[in-house]
Amino acid sequence: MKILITGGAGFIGSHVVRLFVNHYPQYKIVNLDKLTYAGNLKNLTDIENKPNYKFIKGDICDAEFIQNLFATENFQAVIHLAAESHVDRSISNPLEFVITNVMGTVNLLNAARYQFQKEGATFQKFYHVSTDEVYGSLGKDGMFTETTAYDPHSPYSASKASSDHFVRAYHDTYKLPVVISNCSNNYGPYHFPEKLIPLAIHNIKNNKPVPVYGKGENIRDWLFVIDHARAIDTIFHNAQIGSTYNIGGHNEWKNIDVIELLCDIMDQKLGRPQGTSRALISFVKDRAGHDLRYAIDASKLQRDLGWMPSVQFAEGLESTVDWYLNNDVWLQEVTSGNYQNYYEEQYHKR
Ligand code: NAD
Ligand code: TDX
Repeated sequence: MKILITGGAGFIGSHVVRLFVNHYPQYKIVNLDKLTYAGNLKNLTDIENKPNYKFIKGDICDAEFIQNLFATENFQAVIHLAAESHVDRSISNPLEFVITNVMGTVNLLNAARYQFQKEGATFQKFYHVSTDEVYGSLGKDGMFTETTAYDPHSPYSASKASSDHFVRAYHDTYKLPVVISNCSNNYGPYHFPEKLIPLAIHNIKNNKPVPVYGKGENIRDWLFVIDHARAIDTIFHNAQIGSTYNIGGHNEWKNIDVIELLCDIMDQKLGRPQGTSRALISFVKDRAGHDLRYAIDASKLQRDLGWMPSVQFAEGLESTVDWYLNNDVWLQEVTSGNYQNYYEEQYHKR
């Protein structure tokens, strides 16, 4: 099977690419990524020379390019992760999110549909990776299930909700074989340091203020990224066509509690007196339209397909801190912008 993975140079995509390349030597994995600021080929140096892996730089919004790519590569499946993913950026530039997340997804759906409908077609699956943010915000109680009504609040979540609707519409209208999953907040290695956990690690390490929006009372349900990649593997191989699965860690934390725990881990790792890093916490202006609470009910995934998270938060957070402290070069290259030269240096000349 030849599988197109989009957004494979990003945070979650790189873990999914690595898992598929390493676990399925019989598959051919094509990683298509535009290499926006969020795409980093240094996330994949350990597998870049594997015979079942190929990287292609390209834009999912470029309809002609995407049609040609499908025509030449004859993919049997797509795992679609490419997206603009940062809520704060969506507040300053919503249109970019519509273009990439909605139009880019529809472009891919069109190419997959053609591939699926052509004579002698072998196209099997379009797997769309989405987020719990499409369900909106919870109060103190309750959890998102697969049947919770969509109620997005940010331009990011509105664009992801729209893309989910298009994916379902292509299933209902053209019988395109689709699967969707909606996952909670991920954390772990290769997370771009604009997001809460890697930003805090970076700032604590450099004795800079750690910005906490509002009073830090918003709640997120954190899942270790490798558990998300495992869930995608399980769903890709076993889910019924047309189905949706929620993925989550049953691991709700107030932002301020995550940051305080992180400060304490960092003090210990850096040999600083306990309490030093907590002094860096700085409460700042709240995010506009800030969703209060997310919590995922992932029981359908456990019941139907036997998936469960395997990494406890304390363990995952500590190993994430260790990873960032041991991979200072990765972090420095990301913060300096040097990582963006890697494609020209390594790939363009090939
Ligand atoms: P990311 O921002 O780290 O990576 C996105 C990748 O997509 C980057 O490599 C980028 O270069 C690529 N990309 C962007 N626009 C593109 C385009 N036009 N053409 C081709 N490639 C393009 O994002 P992430 O955090 O890894 O998220 C991946 C997917 O998972 C997204 O669809 C996101 O909505 C979803 N998701 C993320 C989380 C999370 O906690 N990060 C949780 C649930 C779902
Ligand atoms: O500096 C910060 N201070 C702060 O308090 C940042 C960057 C964030 N926050 C808060 C906002 C959120 O309540 O921390 C929480 C987590 O923020 P992000 O890391 O930006 O993630 P979030 O907005 O929850 O969205 C993430 O999870 C769902 C991903 O970025 C999305 O792509 C995914 O769909």
